[in-house]
Amino acid sequence: MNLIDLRSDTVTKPTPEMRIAMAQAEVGDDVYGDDPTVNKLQELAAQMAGKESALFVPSGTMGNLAAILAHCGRGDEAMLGDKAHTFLFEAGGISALGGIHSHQLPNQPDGSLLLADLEAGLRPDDDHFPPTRLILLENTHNRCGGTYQTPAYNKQVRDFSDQHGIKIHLDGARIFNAAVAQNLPLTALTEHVDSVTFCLSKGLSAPVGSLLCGTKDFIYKAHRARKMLGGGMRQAGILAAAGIVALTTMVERLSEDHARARKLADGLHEMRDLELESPATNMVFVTLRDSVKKSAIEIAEELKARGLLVGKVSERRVRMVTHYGINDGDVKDALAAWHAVLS
Ligand code: TLP
Repeated sequence: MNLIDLRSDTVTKPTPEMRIAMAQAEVGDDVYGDDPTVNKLQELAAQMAGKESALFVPSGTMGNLAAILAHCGRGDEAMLGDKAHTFLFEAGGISALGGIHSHQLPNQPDGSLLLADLEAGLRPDDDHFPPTRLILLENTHNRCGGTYQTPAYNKQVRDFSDQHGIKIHLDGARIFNAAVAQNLPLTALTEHVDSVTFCLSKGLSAPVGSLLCGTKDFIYKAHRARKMLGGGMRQAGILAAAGIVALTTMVERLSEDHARARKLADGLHEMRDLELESPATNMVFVTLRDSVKKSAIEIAEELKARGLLVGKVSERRVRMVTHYGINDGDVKDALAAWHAVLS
């Protein structure tokens, strides 16, 4: 059976053009800074993000961790959302490996943090408290439904952080989805943050890798953190070559994923057993209403038997993510599978 895999956009496979670029990539030892393809990817990423410098890392998780280690020392505090990927799904790395205290603030339904909460979250300059060093934002926001934040919001947080001498790191794993959804250049969403991580191996379909971008001094520190974390790769140009194809050919097409997510949501919306969250980008979240007597796990198993893979978020909530591997026919078939399972 041909499975329709909506568990995540991380399941995307490299495009034929990526495979050719990988086979032909010029490589060198990147720990010596000798890999020309990695260097080219880093220059391209820095230029696209409007930052001085960039660093190729194996994953979004390592990008965020290296960034936070570069911004904060042991005992410092980072303010972040209680639904932030870094807080929920990165194995507590910032505290386990960095000794960094996380201060969770409530994420609003659109993924933002209220300025009033940031203000109240600031620690006084007093021996009893860890110093507040960093604000962590996420755009698009995964657990808040793939929602996006605007440049105006970023600017407000920037003004606040400047008043208090705090840095901002953006987990922009899917920042290109946020940019395409708002019809903005990437720089409009990165200009107000000190550093940003974005992923090549989600909607952009590269097999591996993320980029961390910021000032030269910041990337110098993050480079050391990457080595400490075991992320210094050798002939990584093979991977970077796919990343260059991702950044140069796969960004604009994300709008197709957004359109398919809307189509999927529209179809699911007609099913009375489901409560829909209107998709802002490529994620569709549904909650099973009380009329559904089965759990999300059972529903997911039944959908799987009909060829559809979905992500189980909780007892009653399911996530579906559209991506390069999903076409209009798949959306239709996915709706038919839901229909059959709920009827
Ligand atoms: N997210 C994955 C899972 O870990 C949940 C997914 O399927 O969505 N930031 C954000 C906002 C993410 O969504 C992810 C991955 C990461 C960071 C981590 O990226 P990787 O998987 O490359 O470490």
